[in-house]
Amino acid sequence: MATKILDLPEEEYMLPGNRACAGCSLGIGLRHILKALGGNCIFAVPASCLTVLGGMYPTSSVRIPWMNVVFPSTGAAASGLAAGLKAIGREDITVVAMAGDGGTADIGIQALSGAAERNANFLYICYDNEAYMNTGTQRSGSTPIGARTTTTPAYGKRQHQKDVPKIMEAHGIPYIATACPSFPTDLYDKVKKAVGKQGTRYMHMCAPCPSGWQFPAKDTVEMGRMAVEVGAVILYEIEDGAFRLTSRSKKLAEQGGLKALRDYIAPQGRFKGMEEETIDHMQAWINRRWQQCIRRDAEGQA
Ligand SMILES: Cc1ncc(C[n+]2csc(CCOP(=O)(O)OP(=O)(O)O)c2C)c(N)n1
Ligand code: SF4
Ligand SMILES: [Mg+2]
Repeated sequence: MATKILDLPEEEYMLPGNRACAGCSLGIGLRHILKALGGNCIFAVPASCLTVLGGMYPTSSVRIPWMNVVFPSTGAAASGLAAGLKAIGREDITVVAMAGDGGTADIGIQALSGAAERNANFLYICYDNEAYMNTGTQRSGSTPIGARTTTTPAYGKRQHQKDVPKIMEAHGIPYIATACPSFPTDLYDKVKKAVGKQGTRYMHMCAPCPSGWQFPAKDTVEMGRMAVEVGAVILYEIEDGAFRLTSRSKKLAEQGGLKALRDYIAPQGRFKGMEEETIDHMQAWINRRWQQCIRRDAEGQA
C-alpha cells in the first residue's frame, strides 16, 4: 500500500542548513531518499550541486557516510564499495550512487553501463536538473529542446532529451523508476522498494532548479508538479520487466490526460522566446512518450 505523508518516519538524516541555492529541490528529494534508507547506507557522489549540498570538509549537512568521487567514475566507485562491503560481510548496508544528469547521461554513462551489465549491487539515483548547473548551466544530454543554457544561448537546445531510464532498461536490471520530489511519498516508496532488491537498481529523479530554469525559488514544488502534469516527466516503475505508471501520472492516465505544455514553459526563463515550432516539437515528443507509457501500463497489468 502507498505510504501517506503522515506515515513518513520522523527521523531526519539531513541536518538543518546546507549550501544549495534557496528553493533547490535537491534537498527535498535527498531528505526523503534518506528517510527511506533509514540511515543504513553509504553514498558515492561525483562533482555536482549535490557535492556542494553535502558540504565541504570538515562540515557536512548529512548524517551518513559520504564519499566524493571523480566525475566519470560513479558507477565504478559504487561497484568497488559494494564489493568491499560484500568482502567484510556487510551487505546489509545499501550502496547509493547519486549523480547529476551531466554525470549520468553524459560523463558517467560508461562506468554506469559497465556496472549495470555486471549487475553490481547498488542503487543509482540520477537527479536531473537538466543541465550542468554547478559549473554555470551548460547544456547536457538531458537538457530539453528549446531550453537556453550558457552553451545554447541563442535559440535554446536543438535536440530532445536523452532517455536514460530507457537506456538502463536495455541492461535488463531488476528495478528502474522515475520520481519527483514534489511527490515525496512516491519517491519514498520507490527507494524502499529498490532497497529490498539486489543488483543494479536505477532511479531517475526530476530536480527543478530555480537558478538554472529561472523561476522564483518559492515555486519549486509547483514546478515539479507541473512537470508531471504536462508529461515532461512521467512517473513510473519497471519491476523485473513489468511497467507500471504510478502516483499522479497514473491518475492523469485514468482521469483525462495531460495538461497543456505551455503552462509549464511560460513561467520558466530558460524557455523565454521559445519558437512556436519548437514548442510543437516538444509537445509531439511528450505525446509520443505518453502514449507509449499508457500502452505499456495497460500491457503490464494484462
Ligand atoms: C572530469 C571532470 N570534468 C569536469 C568537471 C567540472 N564539473 C564539476 S561539476 C560539473 C557539472 C555537473 O553537472 P551535473 O552532473 O548535471 O550535476 P549538477 O551540477 O547539475 O548538479 C562539471 C562539469 C569535473 N569536476 N571533472
Ligand atoms: S543550481 Fe539548481 S540544482 Fe544547483 S544548488 Fe542551485 S537550485 Fe539546486
Ligand atoms: Mg545537472
